Amino acid sequence: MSESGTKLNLRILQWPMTNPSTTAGATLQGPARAALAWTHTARFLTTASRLDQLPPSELAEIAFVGRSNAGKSTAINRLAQQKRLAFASRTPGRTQHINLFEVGPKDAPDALLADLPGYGYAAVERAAKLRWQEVMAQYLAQRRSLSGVVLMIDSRLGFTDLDRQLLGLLSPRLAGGAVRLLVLLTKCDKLTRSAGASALAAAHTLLGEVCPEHADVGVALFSALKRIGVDDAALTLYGWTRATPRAT
Ligand SMILES: Nc1nc2c(ncn2[C@@H]2O[C@H](COP(=O)(O)OP(=O)(O)OP(=O)(O)O)[C@@H](O)[C@H]2O)c(=O)[nH]1
Ligand SMILES: [Mg+2]
Repeated sequence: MSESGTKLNLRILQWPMTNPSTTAGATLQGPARAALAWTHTARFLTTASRLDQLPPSELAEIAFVGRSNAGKSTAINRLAQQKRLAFASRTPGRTQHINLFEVGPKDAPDALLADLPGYGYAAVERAAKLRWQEVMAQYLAQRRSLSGVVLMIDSRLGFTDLDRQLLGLLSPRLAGGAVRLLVLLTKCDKLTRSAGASALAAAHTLLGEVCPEHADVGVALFSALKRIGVDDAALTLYGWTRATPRAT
């Protein structure tokens, strides 16, 4: 909807609750229907606590990252339309491994979704925190098959220092065009309509400042609970896996 005026391709995917395709119970249009049919195929593949334990893969991998408790696992469950595919919990720090899910036809999967442990949870002991930051940094910098990142930001909290650091780590791969970014402002059901619009505008401004030229970036309000932004997220992920690879 909005263009930043630079070569950065930064789009707001929807304005809050005004786009019928993003509201609960709306009739699904063809492309959203196909995208959701695709995300619904998600099934568990494997789990790893270290990067070298992840299977090497040629499949496009889409990582869900963000602060602990931001709603990553819940979003994967919502996209997959399964209650307990990814472990979601009220207790921050629930996801402690990298969990991989396969998507696409059973005999010919065409993408992987990766649910990553959250960062920024104060109660985690320092050594574990540092270890995880290291794994995360390595994952974002080195995972060759990484083709998209879904950064989950609690819409009530906005971007924290760690979120900005993550964007910094990702920046070279965003600039090269090999990795695309979707920022979901989660739990927007807890915001009024105007607070949602402000959160979206603030995120758009920040991303315009920190994302490199040539990056492909989308931002949307999201609520797994009220089913807001689910079609937009599914369409974006589906589009990434079907787009021709961008130059690296
Ligand atoms: N109101 C509301 N609550 C949500 C939504 N999505 C997730 N939650 C709640 O937020 C809490 C954390 O959700 P998770 O999906 O486990 O969060 P996570 O980002 O995977 O957390 P870690 O695994 O600790 O990194 C749970 O209590 C969820 O029910 C949402 O759209 N709306
Ligand atoms: Mg989780």
